[in-house]
Amino acid sequence: NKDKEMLKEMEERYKKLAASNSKSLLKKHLTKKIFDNLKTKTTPKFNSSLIHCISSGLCHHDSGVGLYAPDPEAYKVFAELFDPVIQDYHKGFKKEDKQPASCFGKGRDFENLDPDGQFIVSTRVRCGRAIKGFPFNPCLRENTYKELESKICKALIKLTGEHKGIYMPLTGMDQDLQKKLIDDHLLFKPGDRFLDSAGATRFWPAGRGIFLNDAKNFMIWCNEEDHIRIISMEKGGDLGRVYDRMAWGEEALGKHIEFNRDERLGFLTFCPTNLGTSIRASVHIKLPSLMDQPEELKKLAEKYRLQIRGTTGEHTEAVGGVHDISNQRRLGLTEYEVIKEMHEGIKGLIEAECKAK
Ligand code: ADP
Ligand code: DAR
Ligand code: MG
Repeated sequence: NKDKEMLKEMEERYKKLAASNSKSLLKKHLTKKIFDNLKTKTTPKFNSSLIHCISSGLCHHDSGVGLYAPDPEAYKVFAELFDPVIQDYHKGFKKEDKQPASCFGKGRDFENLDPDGQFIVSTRVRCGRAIKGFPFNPCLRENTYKELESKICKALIKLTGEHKGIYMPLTGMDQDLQKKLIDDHLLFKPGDRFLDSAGATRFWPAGRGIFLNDAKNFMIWCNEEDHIRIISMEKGGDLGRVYDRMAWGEEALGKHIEFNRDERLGFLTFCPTNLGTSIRASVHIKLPSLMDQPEELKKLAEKYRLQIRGTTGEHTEAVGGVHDISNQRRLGLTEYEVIKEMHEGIKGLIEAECKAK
């Protein structure tokens, strides 16, 4: 019958991944034993199964991770697979560990990373949030995407002061405006193949959109990869100010929306790489001498637990020597500690760049 067919197909695709030279965390941690233990399990509330979790990684062997949670309970039902991937990605968060209580601290503790504007083009801090009671992309229908969007919009119109702005749905958006917003790094790009295969682009662009404040340095993404992405961004290296603007935005939004925060995993997100604080703090930075010594840069990135992406985000190349460098860990430390770790890492890279000149 249909289930048997689905299972057979998943086993074929799993064998191909297992035989490939993929470097994904899915290939590394999905052993045959775990596969057999999980292949017929389903989550109680939304009836998600293993294929919903691993489809993207089975499809794209060049994934970095290749695993997503179709709904919040998947982190428990398929813990045998999620826990080792989480421990690996977040550098040591074990299955018996617990995310500390949120602690944002004060952005002013972090001095400008590049007051003379020699290296850093721009600084961005983002976090992801899920709305309690709702599943993630593979379980969302068109009307649920729209329901999420309307819940988010009801909260957005309540934002005041520097966070005040307007919401623009992707549906019906002028194409030139959309291209400009993407080129200015304000709006997400459509059609990410990893999200596609993860069942995250169905009914596109229904329920998707962007909220932008008047100063264009604070935005909220609606139903890109997560239900909500809260983003602050500006030219220069003033990490503290960018961080504060995001933190105050998150606090204001949290007054009108109940976020899904798990006792052990912190804020829940579609991808396990974004659990916990769900914060990614990044700089667009030029380090010409270090970029000429890739081995040295790789060693430093490992030492400071930094991740290097291309100019238009993950899975892209750097253009004009501008790299996106950010903290890798998001889980197992507080919001303040994530920003501190990234701040120290970028300072370390700039020091190394000056020595390497
Ligand atoms: P995220 O983790 O937020 O999903 P992505 O790698 O998907 O990050 O990139 C999303 C967008 O954010 C891309 O357009 C990327 O260029 C932009 N971006 C990331 N960091 C910065 C930065 N420091 N300055 C400007 N744009 C940035
Ligand atoms: N497609 C995933 C990306 C993992 C982390 N990035 C996210 N969640 N946007 C991969 O495994 O490449
Ligand atoms: Mg992204």
